[in-house]
Amino acid sequence: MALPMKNSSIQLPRVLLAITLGLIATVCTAIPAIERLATVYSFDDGSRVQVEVIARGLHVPWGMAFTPAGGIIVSERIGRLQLISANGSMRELDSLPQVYARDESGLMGIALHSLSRDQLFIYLCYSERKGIFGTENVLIKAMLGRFGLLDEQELLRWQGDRFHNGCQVAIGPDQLLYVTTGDATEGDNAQDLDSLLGKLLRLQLDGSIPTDNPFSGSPVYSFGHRNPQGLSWQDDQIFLVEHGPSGFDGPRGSDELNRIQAGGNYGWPEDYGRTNGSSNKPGDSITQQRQTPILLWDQSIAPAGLLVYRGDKLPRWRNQLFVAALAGESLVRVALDDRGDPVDQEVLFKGEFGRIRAVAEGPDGYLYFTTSNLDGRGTPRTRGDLLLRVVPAN
Ligand SMILES: [Ca+2]
Repeated sequence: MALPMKNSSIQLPRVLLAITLGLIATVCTAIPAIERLATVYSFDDGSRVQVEVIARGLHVPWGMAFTPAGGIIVSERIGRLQLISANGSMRELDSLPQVYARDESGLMGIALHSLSRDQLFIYLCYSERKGIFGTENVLIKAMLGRFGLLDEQELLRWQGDRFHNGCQVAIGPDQLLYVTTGDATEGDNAQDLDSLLGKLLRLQLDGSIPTDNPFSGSPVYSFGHRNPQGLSWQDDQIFLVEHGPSGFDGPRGSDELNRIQAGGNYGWPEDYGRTNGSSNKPGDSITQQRQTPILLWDQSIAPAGLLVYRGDKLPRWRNQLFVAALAGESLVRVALDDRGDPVDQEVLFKGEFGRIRAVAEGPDGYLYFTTSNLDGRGTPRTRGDLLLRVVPAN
């Protein structure tokens, strides 16, 4: 469905623009400064950190991306994009697609790609209503204007559901676009190479299929996933976290951290938990062989976001993995060895902020995360969810 686009940003005379910017600056001065919370956290690795509140009053902040101008765009599952400036002021962007938010569907993954400071593209993954009860997930690309989205283009569409939508979006170090899809609560989709469900997909930035994808002419990069939502890279290694069964489709637990092989079969729904990989036989092809997770959480932590931290502000955390855990109400730090294998883990901020959904590294080198206490499974603690930043302790 084509939506009317607000293109006032390109027609506005310079004088008006200057006035608008002036007004924004005036509004910003009234915004309370970023608040540094008093608690100093000391962790097993000797790191001492504090947490700052960058923004309050968010509603299930699902993903975040950083603009070249120093802003943060946060996607809220109910269908809003908030632009948060470096000083914590917040405004909503316009001209968004019509999002269908229900249960675990809605506006989810976000990625930004800048060709220059003035030419910024936004990628979004969200749910759209199909018929009366149905859901489809859509991947779009648009220009990001001063006030909102312009020239929206649909890149891909697939069946969605109230649950298990995946919908994480990230641009890899290879400058290709990666998108996760869930099994839409029907596990067999994940083993069907003709289905886009239960997959990690890989596309060019214009939505076309890379010629070196493992299955010719297909966006599928790996398969056999249940509901993968966290994606990050260490050099050319791709790490992915996915939610294990939740009761109706298997005993609750068995959340996975996987290292992705092109064309790899991650087992769902036939293989999961401790049986993962046990059916492998010598000589199995890459699609027959079940890839085993490099880390398994028997007790569900509900891993939603994933980050390989590469920044310089928290040096002890460099090249370690951070898993945003919803049910686990924590960030889990996973130390990796030189080969990228997990050697240790520590649960950070357990219960301090409630459910944690997104984790990212800012261009300032600090670690950012969001709470998800308004998602219907948590207990709201504040008037809204929070965007938080971890900094070294004073
Ligand atoms: Ca698996």
